[in-house]
Amino acid sequence: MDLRQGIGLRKLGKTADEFQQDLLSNLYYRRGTTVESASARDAYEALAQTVRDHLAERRARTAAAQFASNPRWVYYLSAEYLLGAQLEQNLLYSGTGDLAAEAVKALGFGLEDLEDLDVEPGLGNGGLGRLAACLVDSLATRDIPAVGYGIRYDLGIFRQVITEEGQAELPDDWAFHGNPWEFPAPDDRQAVGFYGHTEPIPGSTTRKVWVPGEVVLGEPSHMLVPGFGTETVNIIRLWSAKASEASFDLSRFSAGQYAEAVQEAVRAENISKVLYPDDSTELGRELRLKQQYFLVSCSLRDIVRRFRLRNEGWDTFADKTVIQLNDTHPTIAIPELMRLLVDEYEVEWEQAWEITRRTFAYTCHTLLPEALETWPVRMFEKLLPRHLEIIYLINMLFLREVEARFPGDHDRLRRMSIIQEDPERRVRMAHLAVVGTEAVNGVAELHSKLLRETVLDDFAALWPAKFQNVTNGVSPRRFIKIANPRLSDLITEGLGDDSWVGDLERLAGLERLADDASFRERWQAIKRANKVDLAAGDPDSLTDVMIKRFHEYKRQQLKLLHVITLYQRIRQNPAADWVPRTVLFAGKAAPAYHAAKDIIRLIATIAARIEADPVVSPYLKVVFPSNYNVTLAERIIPAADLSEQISLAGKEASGTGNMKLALNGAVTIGTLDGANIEIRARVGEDNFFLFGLDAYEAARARINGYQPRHFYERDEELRAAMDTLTSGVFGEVGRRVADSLLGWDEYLTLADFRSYLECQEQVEKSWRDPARWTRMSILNTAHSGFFSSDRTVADYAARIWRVAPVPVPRED
Ligand code: GL2
Repeated sequence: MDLRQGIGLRKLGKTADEFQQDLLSNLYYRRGTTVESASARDAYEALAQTVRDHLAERRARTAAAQFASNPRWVYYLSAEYLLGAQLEQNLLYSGTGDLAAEAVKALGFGLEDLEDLDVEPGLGNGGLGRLAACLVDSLATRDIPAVGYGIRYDLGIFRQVITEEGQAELPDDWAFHGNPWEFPAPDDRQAVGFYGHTEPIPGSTTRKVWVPGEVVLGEPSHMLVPGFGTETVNIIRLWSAKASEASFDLSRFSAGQYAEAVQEAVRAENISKVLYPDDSTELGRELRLKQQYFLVSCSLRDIVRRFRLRNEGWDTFADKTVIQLNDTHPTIAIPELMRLLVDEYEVEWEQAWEITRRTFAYTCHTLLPEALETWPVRMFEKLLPRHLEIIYLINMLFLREVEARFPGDHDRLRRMSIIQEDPERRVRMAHLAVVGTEAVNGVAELHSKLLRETVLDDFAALWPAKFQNVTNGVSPRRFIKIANPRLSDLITEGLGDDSWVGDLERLAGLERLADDASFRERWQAIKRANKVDLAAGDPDSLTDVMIKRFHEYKRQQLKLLHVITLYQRIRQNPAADWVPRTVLFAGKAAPAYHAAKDIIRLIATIAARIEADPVVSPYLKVVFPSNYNVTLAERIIPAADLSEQISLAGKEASGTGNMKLALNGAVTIGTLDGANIEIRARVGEDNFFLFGLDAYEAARARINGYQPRHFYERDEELRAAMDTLTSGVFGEVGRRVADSLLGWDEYLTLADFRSYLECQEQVEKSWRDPARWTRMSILNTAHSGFFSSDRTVADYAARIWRVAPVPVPRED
């Protein structure tokens, strides 16, 4: 039998009885237990394996079809994947949800109980990591042959506990019970070198031998990534660092030196120990650079291994391979591919450079200059000596090109160089990423424009055609179909079928229902039911949510000034007709980011104060659930009425929470920042609450000598709120936050305060008219179709990767 043609497997159960049998056989043969003694965990594991088998069968057919078509593969390199829980998604994507519910019931369990055991792998920090997860979902949904590469961190993003003291961080041992969704593939392990020195090769000016001083093994395992409404199942491959056998020092162990005996092994395995709990501020530690190279080295060798299976010449490599760099974290892939081609495969430098440039594309996810990664040359030289040499050569040839275009413009050469000279010599990873790739994209229109006009302006002048925009998107499956089943059912009923789940633009058909009073009432009832489920506050109050990482540029502090002002207004006039509000904050702060942690602590303090105040608490409640993650987001988003997207314009590259909330019928209050602009353009100005300075006004205010005190002095309510903080009634932390705002106010919080408050008054006016509000809510959902990650992937496929779908034939 030709195993590549059919996959020659026994058929998996498609009826309830057969599914039940498959589940039982997993319970007996893989868990080694019985129906009588099966625990919830046994049932969960057996179910996960049964569902996984369905996907694995599709995976086998996918691999066969993709291999046969010899396509251009998309390899997505990302230091982060925030995948979310797997069971519910895999039940949906394998179409086994009903069968599973019935089968586990017979074992005496409810599906929900088992879903509670399904731990989310927290392998990412925030938006960037979640975007990677949405894109791999949509790559499979669009039938694009793709592999996502990442790191299998032992400990994911820390578990956050909120107390009145603020944020505490605990380790997240997400795979403590094992991870039933992954397949280890130890045979595909790779050896990764670090440190050491380089040696010349006689007769060659470009080739060198690198003799590493340390070698660590990278062992992959993969998780299945099914497409929705299609047969394709792609994979993500995650690398774990393993010490080589030789690193265990048996003689020391025998001599009783137990710690010393394993020291080297521990050092090696630390590479994949923790996810860097850093969200866009640079900590600059060697371990982080080691992680980056570890990911890159393992993944590129795997990519090259796959390419070489076909015995095709290097001249076809870029036709068969596109590698997308998710931010600068995997940028060392550029010199690493050069090293593999030139040093190991003896390709001429010029040809290798041509291949490399055509192979890579780079997505930039920030505008904050401090978030553009740079590494000390010193550190590079020690850790990756050969890569530094290659970077120098790339830089020399690149600067020659610049010099030829702009003769004598030394300042330009200095600005554009991959090596920063002052105050310390550093490697500018974003410059390397732009120089070594075919396409560079920002993640929302404004972001892409500002990249061209500011941080990467010199590069845009040199290579205008290289710069593109691909606006982010979110998975409609996870962020509405799974997260919001009630609303999904109503939408399906309203539109007549559920094809919108795979074709989100179809939501536009809801527009006509926005004027249908009975439809509106049902819409409203669902929002209320979702709020009851969330149990964060009075379900009839305006549920005002700000869910995102804590960062000063996102301006949780502005929201807090609003809360303090409301508090003071209610106290001054308790008998007035107040709109009851539940203000929900959720999100983590980087453990070393003290200003952000201060804001968390201040929120917790103020929440407690309001709770204890009988005059204010009937109208205002502040809640801060701990440990914001994908699972919690899926509960909060369906219950939100108002979506806070209040970053200083020009700072948030895109945002994706803004899209998820609008999709679920929350109305946005926001600045003209990131994707807010595109959301507003689509849902309509009347269905979006806009306030604040735009990006150009904000930049000008700073240039013109912005003085926060000026706003403080002229606005009585602002002054009252700030004075309350300064007075110390909310503790030292209140003082520190106030000092930072009055002293410098990096993100122009005080400048936008009045405009924000006035806008919140408009919010309340609309809220008092439920028909009007519900209409706005429906129109937000109706016009969010553009923000599907299926569209994002189609954009990348057409304009950046130039790849076509490879459909997988159905099983007959
Ligand atoms: C981010 C941006 O801050 C955010 O605006 C964007 O939506 C995402 C995805 O493109 O990327 N950049 C970044 O470093 N993180 C982000 O969330 N962590």
